[in-house]
Amino acid sequence: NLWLQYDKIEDSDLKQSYLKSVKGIKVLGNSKTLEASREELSKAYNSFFNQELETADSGDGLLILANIDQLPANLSNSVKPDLENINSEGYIIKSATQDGNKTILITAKTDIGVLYGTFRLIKEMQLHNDISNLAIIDSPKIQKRVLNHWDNLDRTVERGYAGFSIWDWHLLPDLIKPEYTDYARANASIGINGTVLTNVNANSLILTEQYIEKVKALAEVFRPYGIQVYLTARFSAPMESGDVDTADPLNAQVKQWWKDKADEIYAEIPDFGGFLVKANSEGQPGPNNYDRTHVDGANMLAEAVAPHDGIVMWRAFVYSEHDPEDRAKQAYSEFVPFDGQFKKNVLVQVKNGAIDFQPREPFHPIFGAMPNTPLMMEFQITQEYLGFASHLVFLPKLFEETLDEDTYVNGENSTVAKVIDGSLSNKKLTGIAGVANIGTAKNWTGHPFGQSSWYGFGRLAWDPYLDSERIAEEWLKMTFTNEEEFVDPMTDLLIKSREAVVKYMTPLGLHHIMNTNHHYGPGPWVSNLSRPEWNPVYYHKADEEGIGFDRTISGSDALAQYADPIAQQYSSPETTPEKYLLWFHHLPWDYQMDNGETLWHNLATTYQEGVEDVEEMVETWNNMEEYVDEERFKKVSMLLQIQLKEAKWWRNACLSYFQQFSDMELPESVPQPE
Ligand code: GCW
Repeated sequence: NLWLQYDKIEDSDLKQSYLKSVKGIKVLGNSKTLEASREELSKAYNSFFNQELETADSGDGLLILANIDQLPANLSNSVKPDLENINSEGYIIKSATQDGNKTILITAKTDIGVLYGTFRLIKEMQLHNDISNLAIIDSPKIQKRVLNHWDNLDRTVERGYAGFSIWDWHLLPDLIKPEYTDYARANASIGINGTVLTNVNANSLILTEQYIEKVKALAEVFRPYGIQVYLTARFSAPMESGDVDTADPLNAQVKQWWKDKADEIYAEIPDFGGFLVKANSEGQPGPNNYDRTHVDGANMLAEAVAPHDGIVMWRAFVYSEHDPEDRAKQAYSEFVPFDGQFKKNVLVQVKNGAIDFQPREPFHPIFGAMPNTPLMMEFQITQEYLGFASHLVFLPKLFEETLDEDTYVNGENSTVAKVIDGSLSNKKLTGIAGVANIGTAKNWTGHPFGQSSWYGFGRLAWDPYLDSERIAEEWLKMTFTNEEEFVDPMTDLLIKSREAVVKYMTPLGLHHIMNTNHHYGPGPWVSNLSRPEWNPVYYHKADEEGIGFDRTISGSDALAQYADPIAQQYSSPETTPEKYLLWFHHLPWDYQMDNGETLWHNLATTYQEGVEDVEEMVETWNNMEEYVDEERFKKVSMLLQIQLKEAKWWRNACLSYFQQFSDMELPESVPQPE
């Protein structure tokens, strides 16, 4: 049930006040979405109060659900001023008194807005908030709030650690699993309104007639919940179909092929969202194969979907083995010159950092450098570089850090959040994507706390200014219990879990020193790889002289891709935030840090702190037994032991490896590896 547990309301005063506020329901209008809203409320009501929610027409405690178009004049007039403050997916929840009767009205400009409002009212009760006098107005700040599934057609999931793909392609379209509806409910409850069903590396078979029929079946389940489906488009699909012998985006036959393909898809799925494309990246085909540019490729696809209001999400995750100087620079170098040249239904989708979903990265410099292009954020919810589904890491804290960073693209306070939600330069099209951590695991995400990152991604997609601590609190209450003795220490644990993983894996700006290929566990040593930029030594550059990647002017000069205030501040190690120190600088082992100790000393003690943080997490969790069911309690306990063991493994492996270069003793507080 994820965060939709709807636990019984035990407190009798609270229960009485809720039952007084909501005695019956009246739904005006008729649609699958409104039906889903009613069903969700009934389910929640039943579960909270062990009582049916009756349909009623009038009277005290009436809950009215209606699209604004369906409201009688007196009611619609009462919310007229509020309407100006919501967008097409926003909602209004208002308590009112009519003929002496108290009512609650949930209304919106669309039925989907009503559904979102419904989930919000339910959530107010899950959080045990007072609902006797409601005046809530809310709208999403970003338009396209999308999950990216890296699911292959054979049901393996690239970088997926929660079992196989939930899309049962073999049995679709005929077998419609209840999980599909639960998936849609969960996503709608946090406002996610799109899903890319397939991996960015997926086979182009997904675009064949047989598969379109399967996709259509899923789209039909998701539609009432406001979720559009998207597919990945392999650039060479026209060739693989056997119809055309090139994929050159300027070739007339190729253009026609994509137009026809789009028409074919939209004929079956009229609200199809569009395509996500990984082109000329990690061996994938793309326009560069024909000496064409990313703009040529993206715009050609954009033209094909434009008549249907579709969009193209064109990824900027590119780096080449032919220019191995600094992988962090390449996406910027390739994309920034194209600023303003993409068609208006193209979003350029950029990972949060310039390397690859590390435990910590500075924000991607592209966010500060393409003011005339709609930029879509890509976060990774699955923990490819953060301990897979074995480690507890609350990712909204990481997401928040990136969103809050200042790009200075329009002067001070040009945060990444403002770039993404379009407010900085009045963008018409906005989007955010999260690479899903969902699979066939009984609890959806493998680690029970993986659910919190899915939840938190959705919340930040709705409102990128939200505080991650509030998200943690909400999720804990909805998923476990409202008991303060549980929520307070566990909120603290969630918030600290992100810094813990940074400390025991990649402290002080280190990055990409995970074991090669699978990216699990430490592996800072040389590996035998065909591509230099996949080798961990490429990133830490440790030698007798020191450690770290010099990205200043004396090194790769990647720093120059940031706005002046950042470029200047980070140009010297003294003024670079310690969290990014070794990201931007190569420093001697005895470099003196702010606390007066050497770099080596701080590196070692930070690894040790990471281990101690996990020890504290174990201790906190051990005190939570009485608030959690046995199954989840035991599972998390065992997983935390794995995390502790592996935090030590990280500390020992990295310090042993780096010590051969530093040739310095470990500080006393750090245990000698056995
Ligand atoms: O770094 C890489 C991952 C790949 C992934 C790629 C991408 C889907 O290791 O597994 O491929 O990022 O984002 O395209």
